[in-house]
Amino acid sequence: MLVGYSGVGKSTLVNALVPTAMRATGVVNDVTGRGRHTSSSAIMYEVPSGGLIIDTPGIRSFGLAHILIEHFINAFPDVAQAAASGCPRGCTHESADAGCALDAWATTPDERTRLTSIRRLIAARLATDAR
Ligand SMILES: Nc1nc2c(ncn2[C@@H]2O[C@H](COP(=O)(O)OP(=O)(O)OP(=O)(O)O)[C@@H](O)[C@H]2O)c(=O)[nH]1
Ligand SMILES: [Mg+2]
Ligand SMILES: [Zn+2]
Repeated sequence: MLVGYSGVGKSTLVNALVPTAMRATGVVNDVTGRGRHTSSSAIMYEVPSGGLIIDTPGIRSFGLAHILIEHFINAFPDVAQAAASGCPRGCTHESADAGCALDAWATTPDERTRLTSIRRLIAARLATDAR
């Protein structure tokens, strides 16, 4: 199943794999780099070389509004383990100032990049709480 922002090329890929699909494809706005929400239905096709593929309409936004922070962290077992052993109870993992242990855990460049990305998601999640 192809899922992603409008204009990333989902229908183009489906047409390449299933020539008879003839899915409409759109153009990307030169200024914003975004698609035009060309597909409005989700359709499944049989791929001639085998398997099934589903084209879906482009998503407008992605958020984690209903996910509890502690459940979210559990999606990353190594991070969850570091949080469980080092963070204070109820830690939101936003920064070391509040006692978060994840800065001490992230020692390699890859871990630092992941921590930055995880904190960006946490900040977006906490921002939806305030609304
Ligand atoms: N340069 C480049 N352009 C691409 C690629 N894939 C798709 N495009 C172009 O991007 C535009 C949008 O492609 P679509 O296949 O309509 O995108 P989509 O993901 O189905 O978009 P929605 O149906 O709006 O969600 C078309 O003009 C494609 O020709 C790619 O790999 N490289
Ligand atoms: Mg499409
Ligand atoms: Zn923490």
